Amino acid sequence: MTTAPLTWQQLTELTDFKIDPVNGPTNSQATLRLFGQTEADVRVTLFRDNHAWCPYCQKIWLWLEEKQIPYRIQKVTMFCYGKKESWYKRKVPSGMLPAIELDGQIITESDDILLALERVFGVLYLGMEDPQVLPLRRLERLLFRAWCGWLCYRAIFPGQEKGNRQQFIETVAMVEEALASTPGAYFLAEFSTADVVFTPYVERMNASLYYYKGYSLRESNPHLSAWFDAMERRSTYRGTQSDFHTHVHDLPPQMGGCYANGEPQALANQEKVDRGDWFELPDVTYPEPENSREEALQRVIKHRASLIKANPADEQLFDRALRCALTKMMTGETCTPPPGSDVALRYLRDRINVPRDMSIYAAKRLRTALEETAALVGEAQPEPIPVRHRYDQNPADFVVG
Ligand SMILES: N[C@@H](CCC(=O)N[C@@H](CS)C(=O)NCC(=O)O)C(=O)O
Repeated sequence: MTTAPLTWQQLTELTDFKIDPVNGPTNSQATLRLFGQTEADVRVTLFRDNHAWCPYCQKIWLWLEEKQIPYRIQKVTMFCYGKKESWYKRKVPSGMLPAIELDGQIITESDDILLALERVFGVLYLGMEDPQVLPLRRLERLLFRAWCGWLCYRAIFPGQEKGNRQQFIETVAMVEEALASTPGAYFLAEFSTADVVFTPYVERMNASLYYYKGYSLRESNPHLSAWFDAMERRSTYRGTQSDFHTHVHDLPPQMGGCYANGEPQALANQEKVDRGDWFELPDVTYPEPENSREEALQRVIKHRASLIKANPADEQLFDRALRCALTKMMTGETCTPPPGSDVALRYLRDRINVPRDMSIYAAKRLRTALEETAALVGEAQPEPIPVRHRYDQNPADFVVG
């Protein structure tokens, strides 16, 4: 039995998902965050990348959310997916992100930004230059280098892949030891700057090593696993948290390449990240919110005109196919899309970004509905996602909001 797709009007009636971007929980849509204060209290503007891909931006974003500092957000295009805005180059000639404007003064370099923010607003438990934080910051850089050494260079001589893996695992053991030495799940006695500093890359390591190397950071290391769980209990982190699919495809152009080792576990993981089942991935452990489908639906409805325009398929064909997938997601009923729409549905499946477009579980629901609906009419896959650039994600093609 197959049902007819719901109309956009009928679909709209199935969601009342709403957030308060300004005063509600951490979210990627906000351009102003007040935490119950007034616009007159705003002293900071954060310049961060449009797609929430930039790791150093996540560090500042999370810190501001944790400290509940009122701030504005201005989104900027990264070179890997589009053209840098000229207004931004006038402020920051290198075009680098993140930057902040604090009381009218531009500051770049994420560590300098945190130091400047600490001077004005106080530290997050302990500051960047505290004797307990400094060795943890050095450890984070050590882990970062071991990760890059393994992921971002092609293994050319025998034993290189194994050696790089070993080097990374030995460095992770040091991180495990640091986490084991504190009473709770965090890097210090309480949640602190140190956790903020580790967050962006540890999240990216978890995704990329699972996909390219068949290594599950979160599942192989009990203290890191407890740390991730503790982070996911914070609404601040949940609002900035990305997922495996987004990271494994946003990293190659940013890092200058990510090299898969071709091992059976890596191949199996790639299949799961790209084709599902997305609910089996070790990228999140908090329970799924009840309204994840409503969230996904609301986000698609809001941007449907741009999604349909950006899709390579015929607009009418894709409009109907998309409504079939949404009908399936919301009602559970099978809705057969037009013949030839399988590639179009999978094109969108591959371009849902977390947290830019929606939260992690909403994305899993939407990807699943798109894939199940596509599978009703064919097995064709779209062109692989580009690895040298992501101009397919140029924000100029989308409405802002
Ligand atoms: N050391 C800098 C690194 C910042 C950095 O590498 N930013 C990258 C993005 S993650 C960037 O802005 N690249 C230019 C672009 O992609 O447009 C910091 O800590 O802020």
